[in-house]
Amino acid sequence: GCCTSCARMTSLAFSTVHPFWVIVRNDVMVMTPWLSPIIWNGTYSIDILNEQFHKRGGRVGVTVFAIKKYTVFLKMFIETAEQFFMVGHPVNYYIFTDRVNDFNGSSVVLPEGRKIIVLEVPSYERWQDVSMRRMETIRDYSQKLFVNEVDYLVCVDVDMKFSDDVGVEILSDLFGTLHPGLYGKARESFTYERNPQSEAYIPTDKGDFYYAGGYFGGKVEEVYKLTNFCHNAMLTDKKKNIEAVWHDESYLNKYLLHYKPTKVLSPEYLWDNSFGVPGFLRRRRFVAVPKNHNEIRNK
Ligand code: UD2
Repeated sequence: GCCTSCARMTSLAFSTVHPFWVIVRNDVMVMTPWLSPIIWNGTYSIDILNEQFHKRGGRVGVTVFAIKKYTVFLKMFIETAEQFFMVGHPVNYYIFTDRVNDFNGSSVVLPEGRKIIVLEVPSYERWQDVSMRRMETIRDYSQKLFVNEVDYLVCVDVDMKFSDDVGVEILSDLFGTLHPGLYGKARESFTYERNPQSEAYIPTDKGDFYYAGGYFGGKVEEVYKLTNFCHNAMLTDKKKNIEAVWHDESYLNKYLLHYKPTKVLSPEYLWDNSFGVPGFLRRRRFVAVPKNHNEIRNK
C-alpha cells in the first residue's frame, strides 16, 4: 500500500522542506473532469492565496436578501461573517430588504475597508417568488452598482451562520457550491427539473453535480451573465405557467451545466447539521440556521 508515503506527504505538505509538495485528499474528489479545483480543507495554502490577492487588490461584495421575516437572520449572519468571512480583506455587504428599519447596521462595528450597504427592494407574496427574484435583483445591481465597487460577488442565503474560515480560496471567475443533501449521490437522484418544457430541464443522463441555490458567485460580469440567464429562463417558463421544481436553484443548475464553474466549493462551504457530520467533512464553514419553514416564510 501507499500509506507510509501518504502520511509523509500530508505531514510535510506546504512545509519549507519542499515547497512544491501538495496536500493530497484521497477521500474526496478534488478536481472536476473539466479541470476546475473543488475546494476542500487541505487542498490549498491560504497564505499563498492571501499574498496573491493582496497584490492584485481585489474587492469582494456579498449579496444577501432579508425579505419580510428573514430580517431576523441578519444580525447573526453579519456578526459571524465578521469573525470568519474574508478576514483582513475589504468587503461590501449588500443587504437587500423590504424592511430597511429592521436592521440597524450601526450596531455592528466594522473595521476599515468593510461596510454594509442596505438596499431597498420590493417583497413578493409567495416565498418562491422572493427566492427567485433574487436573480433579477442581482442582475440589475451588477450593472448599476456592483461593477463600479467590487471585483467578485458572493451570493448567499441569509438563514445561515459562518462557523469557520471562508477566504479568498473560494474566488474565481465563476463558482458554484455542492449541495450538502445531494453530495455523493447518483446523478439520476439529483433534483434537477425534469420537465422537458421547462427552461431548467436537465435529462437524467446529464448533469455534473447538484449545486445549491444558496451559494454561488464569481467576477461581477460572470454573475451578471448567470443571473441574467436564470431570470430570463424563469420569465419564459412563467409565460407557460411553469415553475421549476426547486425554483432559482433549478435554473442555476441548468446554467452551471452549460457554463462550467471555474471553481467548485465543497459542502464545507454550505452545510446543514441535520445531515450529521460525515468523516470527509473536516470543516463546517457556513451552516444553516434551523428554521420553521411555515412560520418564517409566511407574513
Ligand atoms: C433552498 C436554497 C435557496 C433557494 C431555495 C429555492 C440553499 C441553502 N438554499 O433554500 O438558495 O434556491 O432553495 O427553493 O441552497 N428569503 C427571504 N424572505 C422570505 C423567503 C426567502 O428573504 O420570505 C430569502 C432569504 O435570503 C433566504 C432565501 O431567500 O435565505 C432562500 O429562501 P429559503 O432559505 O426559505 O429557501 P430554502 O431553505 O428552501
